[in-house]
Formats: sequence, C-alpha cells, structure tokens
Amino acid sequence: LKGFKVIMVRHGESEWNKQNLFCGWVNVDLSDKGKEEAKCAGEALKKECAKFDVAYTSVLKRAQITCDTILEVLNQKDIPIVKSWRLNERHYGGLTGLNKTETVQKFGEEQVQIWRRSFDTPPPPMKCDHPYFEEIMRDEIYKCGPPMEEFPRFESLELTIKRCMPFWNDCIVPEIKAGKKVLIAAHGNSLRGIVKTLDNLSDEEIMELNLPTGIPFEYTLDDSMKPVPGGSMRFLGDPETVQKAMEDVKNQGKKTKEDTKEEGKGEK
Ligand code: DG2
Repeated sequence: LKGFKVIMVRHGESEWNKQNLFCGWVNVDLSDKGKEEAKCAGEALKKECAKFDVAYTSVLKRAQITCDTILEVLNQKDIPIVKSWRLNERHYGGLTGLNKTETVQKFGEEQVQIWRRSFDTPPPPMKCDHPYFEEIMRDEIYKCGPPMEEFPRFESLELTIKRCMPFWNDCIVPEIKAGKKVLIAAHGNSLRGIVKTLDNLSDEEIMELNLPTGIPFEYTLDDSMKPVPGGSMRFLGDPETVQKAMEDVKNQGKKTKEDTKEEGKGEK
C-alpha cells in the first residue's frame, strides 16, 4: 500500500492491568508478561523490517518502557523519543485504583460499561482525599504540563481526544508529512481517541473498540491524514490472538480474583 505509514502500539500489560485495577494517570510498571509483550511487539516489527525516525510516547513509564523495549529489539535506540502528557491514558478520576470486577458488582455492568467506553460520560471526579490525588498532582513528570489550573480530575474519551489531538495535529502530523517513519507507544484510550479521528468512527462505533496490549498496528494514510483504501488498522499479529486479546480487554469487568492469579502463574 502506498501512503504515509504510522505504527501505534498500546503498552504491554501493566502491573495494574494484571491486577484488574483502573489505572489512568497512576504511574505503574509493566508486569513481567507486559515486558515480554513489549519484546514480542519489537520482534513483530523486526519481521516487517520496520525502521523509525522518531517515536512518541506518554509521560507514563508503562508506555515509555514499551517504546524503549521495541526500539532496543530493533536496534534503533538512537532515534529521538518525544514524551508528552497529551498521549497519557485518560484520567480515570474517582475510579482510579478500584478493581474493575468489584466496581461492576457495586455499580452494575451497564454503568461500568458507560464509564469505560462511552464517548462523553466521564467517570466521577478524583477528590482531594483520594489515595492517589497527591501522588499524581505532585509528580515531576507533569512539570511540562498540563498547567495546574487545567489539571484534570477525570476525563471522558471526549476530553481525552480534546487534549490528545492537538499533539497529533501539531507535533506528529508535520513529521509524518515530512516523510518520517513514526512510532507511537501509548495507551488504550489515548490511542482509541486517535483511531476514532483517523477512521471517522461514530461515538457508538468507538464504544466497541478494545485495544489489546503490546500488539502493534499500522495505518497507511493519504495527504489529508485519512487511511487510504485498505489502509486502516492492520495488526501485526495473527488474527486469532488479536481477537482473543480484544475480548479479554472487553471482559475485564468479569474477571475474577482467580483469573488474575491464573494469569500471574509462572511469573516470578
Ligand atoms: C487502562 C484502560 O489504561 O482501562 O487506565 O485502567 O491502557 O494505560 O492500561 P492503560 C486503565 P479500560 O478503559 O480498558 O478499562
């Protein structure tokens, strides 16, 4: 396919993905499985002979480590890596730190689905006495933004798109148009925001999209930064694995403590 190529990837499984907790702006590490997923993402890109000129990631380490790992596998660690809070995960507000299954048990499946996937209904705000409020607000990683008066206490997908797309339009697009090969390592919902815009998905259609961890996907774009025919989301993974990984993300509200332990088995 002819056009501008962009590769995006959601970070590998994080410690909190593994424990099934709403994470948002909490700066957690990758799990051992997540580190492995990041390496596999690098290997998949190596098979495609991917060569990048610049990489973009969030200020959160789960995305940065994924980005670094991929570039290490590709032996391309010397390219510039631009980090921005605008690529962060959406801020999960008062849900931050809660277990997804317990939240379903408490508020019902429908409400949690609305909080996780609706376009414009935000989660409840993070109050000042929330256990992660201070840690997030005072974190050094936010010294370059957002400005204190605009610092979010919660974000819907709509609000995430509003702060993410200026970065896409002003920083990433010019590089793509200059012919640079771009890698974006970010998060489930910041990437859903970019994908919604690129593919012109309706507010309903985007509800159905669950991005798997650590599986890169490619877009081939025309001059107006829209996918060329057949140039929409192409995963670099076998379709069955991708489908299963997407279903798993969708069903996180049904995961039991035993499931979480099962997945942890075999890890250190
Ligand atoms: C997840 C997304 O973000 O959760 O904040 O818990 O991509 O950083 O792991 P990520 C979180 P869901 O919206 O899929 O519940």
